[in-house]
Amino acid sequence: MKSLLLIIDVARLAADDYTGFTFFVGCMAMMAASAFFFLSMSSFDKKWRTSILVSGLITFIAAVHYWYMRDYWAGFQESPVFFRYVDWVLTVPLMCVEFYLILKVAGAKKSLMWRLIFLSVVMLVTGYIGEAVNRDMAALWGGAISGAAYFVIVYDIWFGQAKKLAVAAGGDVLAAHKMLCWFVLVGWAIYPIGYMAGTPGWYEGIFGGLDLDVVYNIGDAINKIGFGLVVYNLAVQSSKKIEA
Ligand SMILES: *C/C=C(C)/C=C/C=C(C)/C=C/C1=C(C)CCCC1(C)C
Repeated sequence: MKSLLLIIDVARLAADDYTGFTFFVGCMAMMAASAFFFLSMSSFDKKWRTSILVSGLITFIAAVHYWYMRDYWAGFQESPVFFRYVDWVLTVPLMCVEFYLILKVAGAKKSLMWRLIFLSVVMLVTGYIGEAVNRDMAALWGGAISGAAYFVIVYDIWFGQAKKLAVAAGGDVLAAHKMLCWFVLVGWAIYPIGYMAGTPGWYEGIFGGLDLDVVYNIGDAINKIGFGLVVYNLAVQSSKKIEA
């Protein structure tokens, strides 16, 4: 019965179901990325292993959620808002942890990590309220409150304490920090576009042609795997220098 249901679900994905396609590809990409990060971990110096582990955890947690979201979409042809936000509320704070981990060499304090984690949770919880609980006020929750938290995160890493630590660390750490900053500024900005495409508000019509889930799925692939690769590259670069 169970396998029969699976067959039915898969069959229900029509050839032109592009949203379903991005859930499938996203799921496989997250799984492959996790295998890659986990298996490469032991080849690096101890000081980078936790960072690579966290990269793998981010894509692994996403892979598990994509497994469910893929099924949910196949079954209901409806946005899996709940799984989406559970995924984000676990993975985005871990991305904040990555900032802390790479800046630890320059003396980053835990308070920096907790501040970023707190801001990211505010950003996501208010986004969830706008998308799932109080859609009539989606513009207020997502635009004003969630958007404000997002801007503070951007400000913090580009110009605040994190930036100062990155400059103090210099070299490969500074370069990696800069790349992660670009991911947050440009890569994370994909999400508000998906939100505006999929919730009611003054912005309706601007992104009307886009599908919320396709936009989110593209954003996740770029950001989760890209973030991990930046950290991976940092470990590769700095290990090279130790060997040399
Ligand atoms: C792996 C998942 C990631 C990196 C998710 C990031 C999500 C965001 C940056 C979401 C931001 C939002 C706003 C800035 C305003 C509208 C509501 C959100 C939650 C979509």
